[in-house]
This record gives sequence, C-alpha cells and structure tokens, in this order.
Amino acid sequence: LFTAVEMAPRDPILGLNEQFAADTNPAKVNLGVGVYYDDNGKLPLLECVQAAEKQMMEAPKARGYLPIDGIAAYDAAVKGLVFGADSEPVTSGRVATVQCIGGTGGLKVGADFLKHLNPDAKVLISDPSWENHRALFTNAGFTVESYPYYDAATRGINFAGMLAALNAAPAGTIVVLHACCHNPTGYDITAAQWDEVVAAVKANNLVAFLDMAYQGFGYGLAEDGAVIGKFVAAGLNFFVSTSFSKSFSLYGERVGGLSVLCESKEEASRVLSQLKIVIRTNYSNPPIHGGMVVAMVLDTPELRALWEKELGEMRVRIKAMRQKLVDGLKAAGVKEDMSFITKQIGMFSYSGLAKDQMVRLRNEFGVYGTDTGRMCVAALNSKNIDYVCASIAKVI
Ligand code: PLP
Ligand code: TYF
Repeated sequence: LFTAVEMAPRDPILGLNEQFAADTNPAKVNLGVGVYYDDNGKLPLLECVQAAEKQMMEAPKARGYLPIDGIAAYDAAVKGLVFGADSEPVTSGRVATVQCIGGTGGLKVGADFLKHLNPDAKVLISDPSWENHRALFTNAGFTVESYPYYDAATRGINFAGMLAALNAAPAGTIVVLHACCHNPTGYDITAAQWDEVVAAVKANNLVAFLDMAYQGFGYGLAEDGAVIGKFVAAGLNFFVSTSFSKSFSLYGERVGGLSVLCESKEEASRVLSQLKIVIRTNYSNPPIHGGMVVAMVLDTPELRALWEKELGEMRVRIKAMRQKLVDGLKAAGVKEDMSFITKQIGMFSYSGLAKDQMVRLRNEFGVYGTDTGRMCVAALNSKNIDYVCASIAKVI
C-alpha cells in the first residue's frame, strides 16, 4: 500500500528544532523557530494565564463538546480585539467569528471556505512569507503565487512592486497580507502604504486575507489592529485569522480564530453556517482549555490589564534586544551598519546573512537561524547576546 510513498521534506523551521535538540554544543542558541523566550531563556507562562487557570481549577467544569464554532464568549472577545468591541462591524453583527486551532487553523478554515466559494481564484502571498502559507493554500486546492515584498538590495520593501502585483491581479484573487510584524522579514509597510494597499484591493475587487499572528508585538494591541480599521473604513468584506500562540505564550494549546467581515448580519449568519460545515467535517469542534483561558483573561478587567502589561513587557524586551544586537555587532567588530535591525518590528529579523553564513553559524557556533537569514530576536537575552554577536561577527 505505501511502497510508492515518498519521504516528504522536513518543515524548514520546525526541522531546525530537531537539529538543535541533537546539538551537543553547550553554548548553542536557538534563533530558528518563532517563539518568545524571557531573559532567562525560558518559555514564559504568563501570570494572567496562571490566574485564569487557578480560577478554573477552583470551579472545575465537566468537558462536554463545545459548539462547532467554539466558546461564544471567546468568539466575542476575538471580535472585540480584532475590530474593537464598540465598532460598527461588531455592534451590527456582521462579523462571523469562529474559534480555531491556532492561527493555522484560522487560515485553513478560511482557505477551505474560500475554495468552495471561489474555486478558480488564485492566492497571492508575499515574497517571502511564512513557510506554511504556500503549503496551506496549495493543499486547500489553490494555485499560489507571490507578490514582491522584500528587497534585499535596499534592505526594505519593494512597495512599488507589491502594488503593481495587486493592480495586475484578476478580480477575486485572494491576497494574504501580514497584518503586522511581517514573518520572516520584520519589515512592515507604513500606514500610508496600507491606505494604498486597501485602495488597490478595493479597486481590483481582490479578497484580502489578513493574517494576524502577532497583534501586540509591534506597537500595541490597538496600534497593530488599526490596519483592520482601514479595510473596514473602505467598505470591504475580508478575512482575518488570529493567533494567541505568541501573545498569550499558549503555543501548545492551539488557540486562534477566524473572523469574516460580511455585508450584513443576515449574510454573516449564512457565512457562519458554512464555516461550521468546514469545521464539522475536519475536526468537529475545537478544544476547550486554551479558549477558556483566553476568554476569561480578555473578559476579566484585572486579568486583561495584567495581560496587556505582560504583552507590553514582551514587546519592549524584544525592542531592547534589537538595539543590543546592533550595538553588540558593532562592538564585536562588524563594520557594516546593522542599524536596519532596529527598523524591523516583531519577533524576527532578516539579518541579510547568506545561506553559507547561516550554515557556518549553526555548525561552528551552534547559533541556529533559518537558511534565509531569519533570526528570532525574541530568543535573544542578556546571557546569550554577546556570544551571538561574536559568532555573527566571525561569519561576516
Ligand atoms: N501566521 C504567521 C505569520 C505565523 O508566523 C504563525 C506562527 O506560528 C502562524 C500564522 C500560525 O500560528 P499558530 O501557531 O497559532 O497556528
Ligand atoms: O515562523 C515561525 O517560526 C513560527 C512557528 O510550520 C512555526 O511561526 C514555524 C513553522 C511551522 C509552524 C509554526
């Protein structure tokens, strides 16, 4: 039965984890996968999460099946975070939101729904993008192409190229956009450029699919969410996937969502019914624990304030590490101006290092980043920064 089955390639990012785990170098540093570690190099368990779990343990509940679309309070909290609780889309009831298995689940439920709706549409993702975007939309049955994004020559964004690609796309093309903290480059377009993207999406009748995996890691929850408001203001109908993996440090609980902004409340109820079919035929309904934690934190004022404080601390620490990286590389003798690292935002930095340099970093120094030169700044800390800077200096 399985003789013709070929060995599939490893996930280029998650595969690095296995290699890292097997590395015996005591000085090894994992800047490969996009995970936030605290200054002690530990995966944080947020205080707001612990407080919510304590409350849940004090009043333990039986575990029946959740509704197909998840916990109602969770879906409402996601809507509030993405669109604003008092925003017109939310108060008018024209957003269909479903709890999903991580941000990946939100993307996949949206992709499957879109495939039924518009089977011949093409999907455009940024060049480069999160590795899984291409695979996920391809496996959902779409032809996936890319729009220009990163420009290595200028260490920035080829915005003219991006806009030209959007303007050349046929009506109905699905455009996957990183709402903030672009993965892998760390370069986001400006607010004024977003206005141009929104106008191009509208003028060309494209379907925007905003992937929001890092809300709160850029400039703040509201600031990072402002992009959504621009699409709303333009009168567009669009998709937003949400992930709480990073912002709640709940990676393994798989907490995310999908929101679809519709024309009316009545339309939203029809769309919701179809999203539920997609979920029902894939995994029936989502798990309880992570969604309960997030709903409780977002709905309890003290816990919400605590979360925003903890999220802010993660954001500030990453920014401090960017500066330390720039200063440390200079101190380690790197002549090139590396200050572009502080112009990037979110968890990642496209370092500009070539594949052979990244391979040397890994093999000779135990410093792991992706072959594309991406490093997870959120895994740097006051103990490993000097070693990482010295190692990078040696391969430059
Ligand atoms: N989208 C982007 C851009 C990401 O970087 C990630 C990271 O994991 C995801 C989606 C998936 O999120 P999750 O881990 O919650 O499935
Ligand atoms: O880009 C990253 O590192 C994170 C984590 O298949 C990740 O988004 C990486 C690969 C993958 C799933 C998650």
